[in-house]
Amino acid sequence: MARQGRWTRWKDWQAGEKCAWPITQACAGRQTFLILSGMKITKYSISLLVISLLFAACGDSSSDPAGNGNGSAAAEPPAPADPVSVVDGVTVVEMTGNDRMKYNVDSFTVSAGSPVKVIFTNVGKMPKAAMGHNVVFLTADADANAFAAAATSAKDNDYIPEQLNDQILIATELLGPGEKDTIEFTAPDTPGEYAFICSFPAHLYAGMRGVMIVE
Ligand SMILES: [Cu+2]
Repeated sequence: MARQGRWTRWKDWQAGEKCAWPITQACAGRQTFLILSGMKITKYSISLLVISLLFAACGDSSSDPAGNGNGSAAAEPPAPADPVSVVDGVTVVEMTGNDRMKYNVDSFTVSAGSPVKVIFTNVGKMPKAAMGHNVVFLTADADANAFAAAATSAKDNDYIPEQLNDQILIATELLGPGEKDTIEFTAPDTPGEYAFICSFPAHLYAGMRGVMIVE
């Protein structure tokens, strides 16, 4: 309430309560007080703003490890803090794809010939026909751009071009909103970089691509 009162007086003064000439000591003092009060309020507000921004920034970076809480206001649940883990010798990758055409994982590393499990979830809300997602792991010598270009004419086969089947290591199903698919496979014996892409039209160009590094 005190702030409200000061603020009101400050606004009153700004609105025209100015000292008549000659300026009396009391009037000048009151004006100085009002000006300083106003500055204090401004400084106080800026401090509050800065503090809340800091808290907001911290809040973003400290998402809960389980990745399934406090998402009520957000359009999508937060991605798991660490999507890659090794469980009983199996590299488990918890991948997501969203309505902004982004995976949560750019790359991950596995040992040659080791077991890999990819759990892929479409965390978006848009219909599958407009925003479906998959994860297609390609062979080391495959041309990801050429594969994606061919995929655009394979709508009837969920955007998997059958004539390029020999360039696919393994692929998930094409998923609609909220759907999940798990694939398990053995990493190639040959070390190298193996691209993975979403073959839905234009999604690779929007950034839905990454690399599985086999070493
Ligand atoms: Cu996609």
